[in-house]
Amino acid sequence: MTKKTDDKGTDLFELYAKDPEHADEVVFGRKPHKDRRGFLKGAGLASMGALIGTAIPFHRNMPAGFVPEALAANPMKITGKDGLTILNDRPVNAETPAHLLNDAVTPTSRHFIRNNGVVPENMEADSWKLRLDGLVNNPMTLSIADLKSKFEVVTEQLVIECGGNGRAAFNPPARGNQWTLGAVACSEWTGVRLADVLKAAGVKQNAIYTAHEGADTHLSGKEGKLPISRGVPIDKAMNPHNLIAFAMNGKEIHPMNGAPLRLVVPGWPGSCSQKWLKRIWLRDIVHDGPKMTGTAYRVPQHPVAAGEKVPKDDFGIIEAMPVKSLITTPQTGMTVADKSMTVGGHAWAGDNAVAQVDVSIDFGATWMKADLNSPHNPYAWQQWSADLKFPIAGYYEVWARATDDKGVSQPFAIAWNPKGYLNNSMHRISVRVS
Ligand SMILES: Nc1nc2c(c(=O)[nH]1)N[C@H]1C(S)=C(S)[C@@H](COP(=O)(O)O)O[C@H]1N2
Ligand SMILES: [Mo]
Repeated sequence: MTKKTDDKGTDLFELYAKDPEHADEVVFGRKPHKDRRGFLKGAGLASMGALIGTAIPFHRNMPAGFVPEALAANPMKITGKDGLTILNDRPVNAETPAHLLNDAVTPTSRHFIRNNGVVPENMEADSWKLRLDGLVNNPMTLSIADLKSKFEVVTEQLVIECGGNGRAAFNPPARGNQWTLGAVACSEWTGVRLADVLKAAGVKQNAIYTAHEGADTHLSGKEGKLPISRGVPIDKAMNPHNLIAFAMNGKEIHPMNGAPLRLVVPGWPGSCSQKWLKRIWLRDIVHDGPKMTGTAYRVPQHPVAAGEKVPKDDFGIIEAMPVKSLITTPQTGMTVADKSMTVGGHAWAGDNAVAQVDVSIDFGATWMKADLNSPHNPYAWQQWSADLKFPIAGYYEVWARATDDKGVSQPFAIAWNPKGYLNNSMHRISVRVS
């Protein structure tokens, strides 16, 4: 395995061989409790089970720090996920190579994972409670059964994209997960409308912002410290396409994607879509939870040169994500014998729709309009395809450029910003014609 797991750059196996208890701490985010020593429990057991791919019936017989053989064979397999590139295993962060995102609806196995903290120990749907409080007339505590019975249940295809997707291409580099292209997905989500639940709770006149809280815990292990809690302005919260979701692609939500209940706030940074959702709190200030303040999910409000120092006050909170597209077929690096080929992929545009996708095989000198489908529903990504003809054998790049319905197109170069957000530069793949 090549994944580095701690600051010293030791890999998981060396780590377990050297110091199993420290390894448990690194992998599972906490010191094995004295009375727990000798067997895995709770989050540790859940993570170990997730890594292995199934439950471990005799886990009580496993000594602390024991490395299961299955992990040795395939160290970072995450149950129910397939082909993801793991960027980090504490917290778990994994993205999907572009060619594995070819489906119109992203299968759960291909939905990326972005965790800021330690996955909750308890993800039991039957006992799950969601609290709505703060500036509402009727504070409420709802079970998942309450949500299903009291509100209209809807199913929609919704794009979730991490605000830092594409960060790996920044130069000078930006700190944080080095996402390439695959921190984006469009799964089918089933749940109730956030707006309906807010209306039932009766949002007070002076509420301006939501605050979302989940059941995951901070990497430091500090009691009561949240890894992330973001929110959105009331206007956005009331958008009918935001869901409080309890199903993903017709099944239970994957544990790494926020089981059993999560928010899906499409079109805005993925961080607005709180996983393992426990609480929605209505506030009369811009929410100031972890990852809402400072420069987190913020970009300079004016163009800056690459590497430029930007004063804190010049940063503003990211709202809608920009227009973007992916080439999901063929896979980059292909050699084809045929001079004609179909390329295709998806395009999406934050709160807007995509109006056009163009492709180029001559480094942007000429462009050809691709066929573009309308979205299945607002906030679903749109499929596009184009039939290409290569004049002679040789090396080509296929570039794709989407334009939204406000006339805004993807740029060729990254608009650099200090934290490496919102890279929506055109996707390019290479093709060799033999
Ligand atoms: N509770 C909780 N919700 C969360 C996060 C998290 O760490 N904890 N990460 C956020 C971020 S930054 C993103 S991009 C999305 C990713 O959703 P996914 O992991 O289901 O792909 O979840 C968001 N919701
Ligand atoms: Mo994110």
